[in-house]
Amino acid sequence: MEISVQDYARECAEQGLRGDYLACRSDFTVEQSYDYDDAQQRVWRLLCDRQTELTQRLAHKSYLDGVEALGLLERIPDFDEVSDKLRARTGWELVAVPGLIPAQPFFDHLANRRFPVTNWLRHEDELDYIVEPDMFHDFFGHVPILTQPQFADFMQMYGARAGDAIALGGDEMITRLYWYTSEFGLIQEPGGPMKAFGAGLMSSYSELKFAVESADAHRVPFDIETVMRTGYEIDKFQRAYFVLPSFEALSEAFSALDLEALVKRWKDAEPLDPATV
Ligand code: HBI
Ligand code: FE
Repeated sequence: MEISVQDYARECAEQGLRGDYLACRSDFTVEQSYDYDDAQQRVWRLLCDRQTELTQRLAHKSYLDGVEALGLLERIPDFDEVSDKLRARTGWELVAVPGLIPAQPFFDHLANRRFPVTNWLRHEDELDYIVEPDMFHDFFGHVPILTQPQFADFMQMYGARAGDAIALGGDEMITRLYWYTSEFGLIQEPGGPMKAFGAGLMSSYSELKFAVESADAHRVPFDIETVMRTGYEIDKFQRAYFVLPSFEALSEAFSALDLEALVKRWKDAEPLDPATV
């Protein structure tokens, strides 16, 4: 049985999470309530201007096309306006959430092509790193790439099948797949340059540079079984970045995957060390 909004809100308050979870509907969504003041608009512009300098050079073209298609970043986006443009391209839309929500409703939103975007923004003194995903990470990081058709299909399939993996005890394995693609994924098309598309990279000044340009970054050709067996840390630069040859390769690998057999085989095994995969 899924956790109730009230219980989850209490847990989040105890953990000191920032969002107003008591305002949630039963699917953990809230109104965006577009009431951001000038200071918040300035923080948004600061974050976007600085990050855009890097993404112009280091982000994959389909991410940049997405930014172009969904409208400029001068103002904090109105989620409904962006949803209209996004829906027309890949059938995705945005829903506002107060922050991290339980895995099951999160996956259910993805399965229905709804991407949850946090409705609050970090403060000016948190520009470089923030523990909880805020609107900048969720929107600037995750949304533009949802205009890329094959990645959009992968994210929907991921949401639709993640519940099965969890039911088989594969919650860590299915989370790794999201982590090493949607959060920290790289892509290098045949004969093309190395580029980034993962939201954790799109929304981090220092790690985006490191992942794409540093000789010290450990870049590994994408293999879905290896990805789902490789552990990760959340509070430092990744010790492995997996590189896709194309977005089709990701959606094809996932739809061809015998998820049940893979989870049964490896769910209790020691995770692979990302530094040595
Ligand atoms: N909730 N709002 C939000 N955003 C996320 O990215 C998110 C989440 N809840 C669960 C979750 N991610 C993780 O389980 C992912 O690894 C799937
Ligand atoms: Fe994220």
